[in-house]
Amino acid sequence: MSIVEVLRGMRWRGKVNEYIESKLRVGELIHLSLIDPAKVHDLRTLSEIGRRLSAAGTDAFLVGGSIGVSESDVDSVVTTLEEFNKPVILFPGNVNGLSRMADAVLFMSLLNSDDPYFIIGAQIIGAPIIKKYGLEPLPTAYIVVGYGGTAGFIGKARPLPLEKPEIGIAYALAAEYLGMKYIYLEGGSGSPEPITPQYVKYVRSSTSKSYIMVGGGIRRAEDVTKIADAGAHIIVTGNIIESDLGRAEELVKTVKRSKL
Ligand code: 1GP
Repeated sequence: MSIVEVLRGMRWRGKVNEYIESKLRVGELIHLSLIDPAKVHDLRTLSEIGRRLSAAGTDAFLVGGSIGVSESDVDSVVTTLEEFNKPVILFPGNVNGLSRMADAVLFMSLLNSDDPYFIIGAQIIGAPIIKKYGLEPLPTAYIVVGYGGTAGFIGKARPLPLEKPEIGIAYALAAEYLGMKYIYLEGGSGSPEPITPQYVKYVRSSTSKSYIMVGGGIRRAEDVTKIADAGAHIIVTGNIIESDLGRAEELVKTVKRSKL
């Protein structure tokens, strides 16, 4: 056991997937709070944010971003969030988004990228690092839909058109048949509107084994309710945490009041 693991007490490592699935099994929707290390300027403020989101009931923290992220920034953010006793899961835009301090990592392939680097290139560079750090990999299909945002631009995605859900279904089925446990429908951080509930519903109803994650542009409680009713298993909110923390807490509570 490394000194880092001893210090962290190895509370969550290897148990994050089971933690999520155990909640889903009893009909709980999962809420993930996304923190972008590039936007964190003050760790004391981050600690207060973490405390409030944790008290509101968020299930885990996602840490990552597409641009301006350094491994040492990720380390500081992860270490600050550890005190809330919730899993800290990396959401890497590239290999620089990995940190030995985290519990798990969304091991993602950006399936609708035009660049093989984002489908399997970064993954083969990152996989040995994940093994060395002892992070728990959560196999995730990352599918950029609609607006796409910075993740779509940097990842050279061809965002799927919202008016053609059959394409999203085809991607989601391919992901499920490839054994990917999580399917992240990404509308793009800061998207003017979230992915439509209808789109989520089509994808959810055509898959049976994978868990559907939805994020991007979720700012209103009614968005959460509609996306939850459409069948999402996991809801991610990010930007709202910086722009209106009170609203972010409300969204967490709305997710946690919803039933699968
Ligand atoms: C971005 O889906 C996440 O990757 C969250 O999006 O920042 O718009 O909440 P927002």
